Amino acid sequence: MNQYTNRVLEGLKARNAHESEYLQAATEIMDSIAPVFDKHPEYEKNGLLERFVEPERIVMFRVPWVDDEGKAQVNRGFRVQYNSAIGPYKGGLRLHPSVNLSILKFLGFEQVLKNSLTGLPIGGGKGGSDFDPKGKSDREVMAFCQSFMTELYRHIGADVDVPAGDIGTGAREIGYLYGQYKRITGLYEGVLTGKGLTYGGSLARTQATGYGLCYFVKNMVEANGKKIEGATIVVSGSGNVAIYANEKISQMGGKVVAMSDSNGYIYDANGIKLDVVKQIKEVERGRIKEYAARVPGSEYHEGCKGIWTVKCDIALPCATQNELDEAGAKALVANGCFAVGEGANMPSTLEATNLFLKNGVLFAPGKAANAGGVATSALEMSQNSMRLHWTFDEVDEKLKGIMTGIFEKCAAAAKEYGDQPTNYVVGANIAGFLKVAEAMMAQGNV
Ligand code: NDP
Ligand code: 2IT
Repeated sequence: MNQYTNRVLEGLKARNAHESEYLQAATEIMDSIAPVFDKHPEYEKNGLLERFVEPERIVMFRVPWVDDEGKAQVNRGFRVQYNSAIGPYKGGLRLHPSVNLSILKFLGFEQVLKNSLTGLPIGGGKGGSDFDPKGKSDREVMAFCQSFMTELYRHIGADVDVPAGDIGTGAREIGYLYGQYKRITGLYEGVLTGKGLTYGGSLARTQATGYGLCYFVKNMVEANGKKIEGATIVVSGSGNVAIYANEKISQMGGKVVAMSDSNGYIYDANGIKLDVVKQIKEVERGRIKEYAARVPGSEYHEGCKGIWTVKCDIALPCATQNELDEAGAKALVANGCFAVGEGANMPSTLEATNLFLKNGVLFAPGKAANAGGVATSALEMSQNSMRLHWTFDEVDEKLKGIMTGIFEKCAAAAKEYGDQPTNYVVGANIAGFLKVAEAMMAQGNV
């Protein structure tokens, strides 16, 4: 690390000592982008990094709502508007009991670089709440979403900040949020993405993150003389990203043998039957455990981390941050895994990432590999502005092109700046950073 990045990181550690996820993301980013400052001394003179690490604005607010027993409940709402140098803030809303400022700042920071990598005009932001949609009735989820939007609406807008889905926020939640925004403001505008197809949503947005991940991984393995066809795959999680990663990688000729949720994982040597998973998770909102009861020959194991002990060629962590630690990484390496593609945001710990890089495992970092979701959100924004609709194939073709472009940018930056041409962590961080840095320099000290 050079002196400038080191000083800025030490400052961040001193001021945000309790924010472990945020500091983890910041450490990786600072480490990667250090070589840039030797070529650009003007960045330090202009305090660029000090500005880059600090979110432009954070809003925190009370979210009161009434449950089905008539009892008042209160959650905490957040929106981190991290960086608007290259476009309006853009990024998802996470609804999960673990949500706090550290998690949303790490996600917002990653989002700035991810959105830059897409090549589309979107800045970075993230938000959410510690509300837990699990086990709540539709009416309770609606009451929460309406209350959340009653405060959030004044901070967002189609050209200001455009939230979307993330963990716990899917089509149902986006619908309730959109209805309330429209009711308060009277505006029919593309203020949220991931909308339903009857009111402005884009075809292929549901599939985009998982499909995009597979397009990136295909580019990466083929550039290194390997292939997906015939490979055995492990996909963690069983939510939106995991389901569509499974769908696409299977279409590409891979065989997915394990999936999970926060309680445990299923193993099916014959290949996971995705229609059964979709029925359990998308229709019934049930637990992955139920798969084993429905599919003879499959197994369920308690504890989600055990999934990394399943022998595979390619691992796709698609659940949540830090789900794949050093022990998991060691098990994957020992079993001959040759590629890891991060569908989730920061699913690998720093130790796990370093272990993969050291052992020559091809590693696709989340901010590059899962950027297909937000890229397709930006395509939804374009369609909303133009007031027209593209076909599934049109959107999917654009997504494919964007993911290939991201892979090429990561590979080129890794080659130019890194000591390892296949270090796509360095490549993604540098390529993402350079565009934002240039835009910030051009816009002066703001
Ligand atoms: P979903 O809510 O649809 O699914 C989340 C999945 O992850 C579920 O299987 C869930 O299991 C599991 N999970 C969540 N929290 C934990 C936890 N603390 N420990 C273990 N497992 C957990 O979310 P998505 O599929 O949308 O998101 C998954 C990841 O992908 C997240 O990191 C998200 O930030 C990232 N991402 C999502 C994008 C999108 O377009 N949706 C775009 C880019 C990245 P359970 O049901 O037991 O909670
Ligand atoms: O992490 C992410 O990129 C997302 N949750 C998707 C954000 C978006 O605006 O579509």
